[in-house]
Amino acid sequence: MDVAIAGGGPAGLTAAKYLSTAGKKVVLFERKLSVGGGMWGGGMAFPVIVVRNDSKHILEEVQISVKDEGNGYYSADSIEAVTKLCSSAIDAGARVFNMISVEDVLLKGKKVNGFVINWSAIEIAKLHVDPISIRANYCIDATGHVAEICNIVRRKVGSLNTPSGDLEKERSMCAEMGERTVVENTKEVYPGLVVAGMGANAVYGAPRMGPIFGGMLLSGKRAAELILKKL
Ligand code: 48H
Repeated sequence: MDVAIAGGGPAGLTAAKYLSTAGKKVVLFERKLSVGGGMWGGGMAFPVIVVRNDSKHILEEVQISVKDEGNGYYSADSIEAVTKLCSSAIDAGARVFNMISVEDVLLKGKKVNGFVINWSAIEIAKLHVDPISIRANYCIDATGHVAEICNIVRRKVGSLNTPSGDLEKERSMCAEMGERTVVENTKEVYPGLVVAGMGANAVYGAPRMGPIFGGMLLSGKRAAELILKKL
């Protein structure tokens, strides 16, 4: 593959959409039955997400209706947002596999070179069944707060491209700052591996932001743009 993505939340789906639209061969693995991650839950389980004017174009590009709430804030239906974002990625050519967990990475020299995957059911049951691997020129960790793939790489190689070399840990809520830093922190955290979405703030030690989802969308888009420059 050109790009393999772990995690089908808003950041992973947005990255898949932009990379596939640019003609890249993209695969996304999602551990659960359904993609969408935390976006299904909107704000405190009201099926509504909030975005600012800097990211509303991402929703509009895939025909998600947005409502102007004033002061540069817009709301959208979270169910519509997940389903349309996912179908736009698939329409653009991305292959989405649900019920598959990324449990390890392939390392070639000092570069992440793909994922090691297994059925989530096998993983959850802790069955002793060997996984398979998939090679990709670039990989994205879009696994959310846990930044699972970055944790795995940190354990395997000892040091990431962060100030301390370690995961810096997510900070307490500050919506304003978290929305900005999640885009800035969307980086190649190790050669071949870009971290996007909530994981980017978890890895680089920045705040969470509550039910504002624009940063997740912008982060997914930025991950795609970073990778497109390299491929
Ligand atoms: C396959 C995996 C694996 C694995 C996890 O949590 P997500 O929605 O992540 P983001 O970063 O796209 O969006 C974050 C957002 O939902 C959020 O939590 C916000 C804005 N929080 C703010 C706050 O203050 O709390 O999606 C991640 C997806 C999930 O569907 C997981 O099941 C999946 O990744 N996943 N899939 N292999 N190893 N680990």
